[in-house]
Amino acid sequence: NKDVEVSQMKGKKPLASLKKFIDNAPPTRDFVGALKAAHSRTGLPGLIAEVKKASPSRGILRENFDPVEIAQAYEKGGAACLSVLTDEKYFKGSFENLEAIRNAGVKCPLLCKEFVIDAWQIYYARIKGADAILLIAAVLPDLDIRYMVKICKLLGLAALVEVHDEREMDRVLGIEGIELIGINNRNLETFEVDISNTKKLLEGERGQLIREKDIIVVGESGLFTPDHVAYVQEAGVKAVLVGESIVKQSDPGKGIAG
Ligand code: IGP
Repeated sequence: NKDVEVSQMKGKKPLASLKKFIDNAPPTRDFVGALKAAHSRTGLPGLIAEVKKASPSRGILRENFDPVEIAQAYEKGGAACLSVLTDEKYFKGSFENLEAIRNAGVKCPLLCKEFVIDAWQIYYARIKGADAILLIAAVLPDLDIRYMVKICKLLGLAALVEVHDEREMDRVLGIEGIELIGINNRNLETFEVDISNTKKLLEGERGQLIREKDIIVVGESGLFTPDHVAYVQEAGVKAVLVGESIVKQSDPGKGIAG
């Protein structure tokens, strides 16, 4: 992970001046609250719909990619929250996309999907209109996760902490103050997808602890059909993160209903 470049930081404002911007920034929206509300309203997992142009495993997912148009279609289609890829190198995303979606009057809370390795990126995302941030356990030591979760709280951001295996889940369950855990069904090294991963990580004592702590679990990646969603719901998730299957639809909003 050390070779992940924090490209946005190059030649950009120092942390102290970012903090000044944040003092004047509009308040964030309640990401976790929106997921909970959608879940209790529909009885289905709350949907985080992902604005994703490309991925390293699948290449370009959508030609004529217009992030604002897609975000608006998702919102109209009933998404509870949106996820916006800001990583440029692997996903052809940008912070400009995040900002444009926020400025276009989209009301859904927004997750900034970035490989966060430095606190600077969290402040930057807050300024660009994020309501939530992804923190990936596979690339962050526990100490960094603890510290970054605290920064998120101070900035009014939700932290979605992503795990892929039992070891990462156990690490994250040992950290205080975590409200949202994402279980990625895609192995970020091999790109292999297996939705039974969500079930595996929620079985037994881990599932028990998650219920006791009232943590919302998000099932991530590889969800293409209503059956897939029903399967991860059965496993215990209250939210899902879906990208490829809906971003590829000619009308991404209608894709949600299907
Ligand atoms: C969406 P999919 O298979 O529906 O397009 O997956 C989302 O889970 C995936 O984009 C993702 C991701 C990540 C991307 C999950 N965790 C971490 C980049 C970094």
